[in-house]
Formats: sequence, structure tokens, C-alpha cells
Amino acid sequence: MASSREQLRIDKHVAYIVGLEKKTKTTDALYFTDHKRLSGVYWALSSLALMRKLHVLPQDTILDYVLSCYHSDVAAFSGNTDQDPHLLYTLSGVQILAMYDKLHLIDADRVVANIAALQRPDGSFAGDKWGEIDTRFTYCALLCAAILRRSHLLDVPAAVRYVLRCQNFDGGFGCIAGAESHAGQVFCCVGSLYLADAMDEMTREDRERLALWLCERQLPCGGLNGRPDKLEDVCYSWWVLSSLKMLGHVDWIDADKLIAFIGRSEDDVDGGFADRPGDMSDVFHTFFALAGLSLLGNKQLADIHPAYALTTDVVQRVTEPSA
Ligand code: GRG
Ligand code: ZN
Repeated sequence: MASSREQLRIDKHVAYIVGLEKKTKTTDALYFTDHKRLSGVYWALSSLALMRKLHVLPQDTILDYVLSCYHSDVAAFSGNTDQDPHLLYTLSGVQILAMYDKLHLIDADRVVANIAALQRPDGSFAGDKWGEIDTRFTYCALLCAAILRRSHLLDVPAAVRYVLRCQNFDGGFGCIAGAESHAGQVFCCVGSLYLADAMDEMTREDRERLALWLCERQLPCGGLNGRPDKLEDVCYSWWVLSSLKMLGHVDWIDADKLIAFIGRSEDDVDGGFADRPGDMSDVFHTFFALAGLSLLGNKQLADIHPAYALTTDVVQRVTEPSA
């Protein structure tokens, strides 16, 4: 990408995403690894939505595939047709249906009731029946419930108390109470607090310490890492920036240097973005590159909501009082 903020190669990136969909059909090559395919579909569609091109892929075919990952016996989604359901993929499924305005195709009461059954007495959430606990799953649970307008079916105050227990002395958050701070988990915890309308439950001092820790993720090359002494990676443009946005401090990052770093990770021949300059594009980093650029105000892209990870028109639709 050239140095200008306005020269994103939209046509190349749309062609790159459409090419992935074609490959998926003809050779069974995937949007992403097999067991995460539903999330791959969410990253691909969200990339298109950011470029205002959601319509270029066939909605009916995609919905057929998405619903083939829905297990009506437990009202939850799996990462691929032949996999077991998991909260990570229930969120991807719900987000995709929200994008297409097709939430009526699933039984929202049962989806959220089954998510509520994954909540533990300490407020944390398991991802599935096997019981692993992670703040990623708290975020997935709260966001599914918010999109489906059934947050009241979860014990949101207990979820908030658990998330607050995961905040560390450095201001960051980890995957469980006491675990090392990581920018991906910070996004999940800040997103959870935001969705629970509980950002103020962090003290002002803790919010500022967290924002400073997030700013320290920017390296001299302009890119962001996920924790100290780690490599820069384009996807942290989302995990870090969205968290800073929710904290009201996105301007604490050097935006020009980050835009230039993301630009150096762009494949300007075949489209897509890689994790860092010189690597191969993939759909995960393509979405998070575009999402980061949207948060930085790129006018070629639609606006994205920092907590819902959906374009703001979709968020407006799912949250408007009359819907
Ligand atoms: C809807 C946007 C959205 C998310 C759904 C799955 C999820 C909820 C959030 C994942 C948050 C997370 C943990 C992101 C980090 C992903 C990542 C780059 C992990 C790499 O970790 P390491 O330890 O790499 O391999 P580092 O960068 O620390 O060397
Ligand atoms: Zn990455």
C-alpha cells in the first residue's frame, strides 16, 4: 500500500476473498483450517462487508453451509459440518446470520439458554461440554447474547466479576485469573466489560494503566505485538486498537506508523494481508488488517464496531429498540 491513507487496493482484496470461496468449492482448499472454517467464513464475509462488497458472494450457498454447522439438538454451531459445537463457532454463526439479517433462522431462546448452561458459579464460561475456561468464551457468550437480545438470560454481573479478577498488575488481562496479559485476551475482557456496560467497574487508574500497556505494544517498525518481547503482527492492529477505542484512547497510538506497517503487509499483486511484511496473505490477517484500518478512519472502508466486531450498520440493526 502506498503511503497515502486512501490507496487501499479494494479490487485486489475483493478478488482475493472471492478466490478463496471458489477454491473452497472446487478443491476443498479452505478459508482457513478445517475445524475453524465457520470462523473463516466470518472473517471472509466481514472483510467484504468492510469493503462494502458483501453481495459479491452467493448468500444462499453460504447460508446453507452455515446452517449445516448448526446443531439444532443443542442450538449451537460447530467450526465445520462434522465437528462438535463450541461457543467460538456459535459466535461466528450468530455474527454471520446478523450480517445477512437472518437471525430468525435459529432458535434464539435455546441458543442463549444453552450458552447460559456453560456459565460457572464464579461467572466464567466454558467453551463447550468439555469445560475449558477462557475469557475468550466470556466474550463469545456476552456477544452472542447481545446480538440475540437475550443478555438477561446470562448472569452478567457474575461474568463481570470474573473478568475483573483476570486483570493483572500491569493493567492487562489473561485467559483465566492469574494468567499472563495478552492483547487478544485484553480485547475479550474489555469487550466483555463494554458489552456488559461495566467499563466503569475498572478504576480510572486501572483503565489508564491498561491503555498504557496497550500503547507499549507499538514497536519501532510501527506494528503492534501482543505482549512484551514478542514479534509485531498485523492482527494486533485489531486486538490492541479496538481495546484502545473502547477505552477512549485510540489516539495514543502512532496511527501513521501503524498504517504504514499494515501497508507493508499487503500483497499488492494477489491481494490480502499477511501477519507481517514478506509473509503470505491469509483471510484472518486480511480481516484484521482491514478492521484496524477502519478503526484508524480509512474512508474507503465501512466503520466497524470495536466490541461487536461487525460493521456499525449491522450493530445498529441488531440493537435498535424497534427490531
Ligand atoms: C469476533 C473478533 C472476534 C473474536 C472472537 C476468538 C476470539 C473471540 C478472540 C481471540 C482473542 C485472541 C486470544 C487473539 C490472539 C490471537 C493470536 C495472534 C494468538 C497468538 O498467540 P501467540 O502466543 O503469539 O502464539 P504471540 O503474538 O504472543 O507471539
Ligand atoms: Zn496474527
